[in-house]
Amino acid sequence: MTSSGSRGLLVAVVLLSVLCVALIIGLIVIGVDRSELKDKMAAQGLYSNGKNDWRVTPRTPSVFDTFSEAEIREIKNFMHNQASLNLVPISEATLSSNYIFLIDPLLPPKYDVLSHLSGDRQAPDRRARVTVFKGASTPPTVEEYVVWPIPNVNMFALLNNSAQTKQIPWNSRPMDPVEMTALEKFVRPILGKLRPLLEQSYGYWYGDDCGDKCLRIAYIPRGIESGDRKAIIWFFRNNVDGYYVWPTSLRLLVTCGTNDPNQFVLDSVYYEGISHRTAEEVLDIYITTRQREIRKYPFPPGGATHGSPEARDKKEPQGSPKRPPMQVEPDGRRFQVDGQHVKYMDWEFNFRLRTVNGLQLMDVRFRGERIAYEVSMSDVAVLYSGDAPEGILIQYVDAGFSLGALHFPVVKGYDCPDNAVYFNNTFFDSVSGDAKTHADALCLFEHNTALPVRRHHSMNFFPLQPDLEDPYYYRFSMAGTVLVLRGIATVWNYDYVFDYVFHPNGVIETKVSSTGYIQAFTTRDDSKYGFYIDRDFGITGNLHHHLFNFKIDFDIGGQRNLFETWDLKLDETQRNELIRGRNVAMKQRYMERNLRRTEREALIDYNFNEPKYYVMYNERTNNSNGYPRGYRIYSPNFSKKLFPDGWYFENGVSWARHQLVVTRYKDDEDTSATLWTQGDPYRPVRKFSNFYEDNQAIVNEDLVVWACIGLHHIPVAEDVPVTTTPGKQLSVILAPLNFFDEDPSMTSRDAVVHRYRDEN
Ligand SMILES: [Cu+2]
Repeated sequence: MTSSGSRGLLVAVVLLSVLCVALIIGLIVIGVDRSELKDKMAAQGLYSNGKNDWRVTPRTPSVFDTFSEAEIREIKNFMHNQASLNLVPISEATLSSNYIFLIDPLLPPKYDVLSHLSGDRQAPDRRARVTVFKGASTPPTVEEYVVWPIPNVNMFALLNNSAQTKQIPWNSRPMDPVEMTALEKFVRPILGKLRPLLEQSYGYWYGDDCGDKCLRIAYIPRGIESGDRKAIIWFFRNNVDGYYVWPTSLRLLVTCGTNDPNQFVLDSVYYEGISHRTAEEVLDIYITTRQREIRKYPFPPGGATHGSPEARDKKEPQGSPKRPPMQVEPDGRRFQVDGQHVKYMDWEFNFRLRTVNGLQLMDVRFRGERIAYEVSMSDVAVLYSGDAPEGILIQYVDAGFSLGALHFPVVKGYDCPDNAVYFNNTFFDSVSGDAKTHADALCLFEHNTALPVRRHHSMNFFPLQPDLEDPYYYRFSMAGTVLVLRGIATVWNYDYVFDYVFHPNGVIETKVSSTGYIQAFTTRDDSKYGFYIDRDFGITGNLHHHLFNFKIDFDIGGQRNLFETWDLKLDETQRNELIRGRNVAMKQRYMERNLRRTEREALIDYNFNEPKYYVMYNERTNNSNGYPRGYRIYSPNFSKKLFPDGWYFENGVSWARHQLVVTRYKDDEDTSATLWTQGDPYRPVRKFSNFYEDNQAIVNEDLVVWACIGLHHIPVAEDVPVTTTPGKQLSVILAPLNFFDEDPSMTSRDAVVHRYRDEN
């Protein structure tokens, strides 16, 4: 066949293909549903439909694996069989019982795991931490046990963690259904007394006959000072979408720091911005003597309110009736999953969802070489302001709510793209006291970022000859694809989307985006703490500060690493070579390497006026240019905490004092967060600043970076009904720095080079 003949055939084939594609697109536009569409695309080879070529079976068991439901039940039964613990199921427990609050996977010591991974020893036992509330003790206590091996558990011992106070105070424990039941019983008669006022003021009350006009109860778990336990019980309008943004102006402050609910004390009744001693006092003022007039609120309108999620104004919807673009994996998935182990391009890692702290990556490798032993979420805080007591006192430290357990099923095809694969979240549920699984709580997907990883079009800056003849005249590009592991934690009103993103050039991003309902408050007047989201109801969204702490346990070329900053400075030199015969004073930036020798020297307070690189490296291993191989850590989202260090509850978020902290690795300092900080942030059981206050040497040691990022949030009208993610994505970026000899994505098959001469 002549060359023109083959070209003709090619044209015909291309035309036919275009026709086929047009036909498919035609079908799409006609409006087949999503699954039909996927089937059709799979038939055309445009979509990998449910083929399990990406999942390896049988999977190898891993030391990093979290627990199955059967394993959780085995641990629970084993503990219940220990007569000395005197445990009862949480469903039968009262405040003066001993019961299991939590069973959480506990990693073996790092160096045992490392020698196992290098083939020098068998896998260390998988272990659990079992948290027991001992209300039957005098005084009541909280104890943590380590339980092993799993499966076939037969050992347990008290867990002593050198990073924590010896005793975990009973009053620092998270609120649980046992205490909530006792509190509900305590506040019920008080609310019964207040009924005439509540009914007249809000049209809602609390009691057996409240029907669809019941107040909904919520709580803030916080003492006023270390050691005490006071709950702010507050009340929301019910039977309305997004009740979080429908608070009433009533709160009860209850002292509940005892294992005997008969000893609970009502401290105050806060109504309409004024604090009263008792329900009787409020009734006397507003009903009996009518010293003050009752503020009568309207009833929330029926149908869509400002909290409801349904589309507004259906007559004029935004956008087009056509569906949004979809991602296609024309040849199937390009990653493999073996249990909780993922392989993607040059990347490899284990993932696990811990009940308290959320998502964690272990043993993160590129081309088989470990870069980090761990990259993980550590804690989340939200610090509020306000006129009312809860505004002043709400300083959430979210690990206390068990962030991992709050990873619920995601909305497939929306929270995660169509091509995602899903993983369950199996955990010990502190509400039921049993193993529980949230199906499809994590998703993993490859994603076309639509941004080339690299590209160039070569150009002649001094064009004297025709470019097209030049063999070195070309353009090239590489399609940007990443692998994303995503988990979404819903902490009451707020939702945090956590992403771990793996790029082909050796970059890892840890990202968090916030969405969900804002926390709403009430106020009587315009406030400097927030704007009204509903003036008629006196409801405001108050300013607050989101803070996130990430842990990066780098192991670059092994465990002996160094941390330095590359400080950008300005020099001034006299140059006489620029203009002959004239001395010119020239200013230039230069870099000054600044090795940080101790933990305190490595406390980084971000300063706009002192730009620098933050660098972790290994001085014993060089790249081909003779520079030590390292990784850079940076973030565009460092955020200034305004509370002074050591002030009141600030001690509970001492990880937010510095934007980067580098500490020497310790098994006991596994995370900056505990279950206990939320309950007593004033004198926390584990105080993060102690991690570095011993000021250990950090030169050629096993080092961990703690990165704190955040976002000041002043809610406005567009935060209703919920806060939206665009513009609220925060990230910490880990980027290779002389780690390779060149951009490692140069081996990628996703790249293309066009040389003009070859094309002509
Ligand atoms: Cu916010």
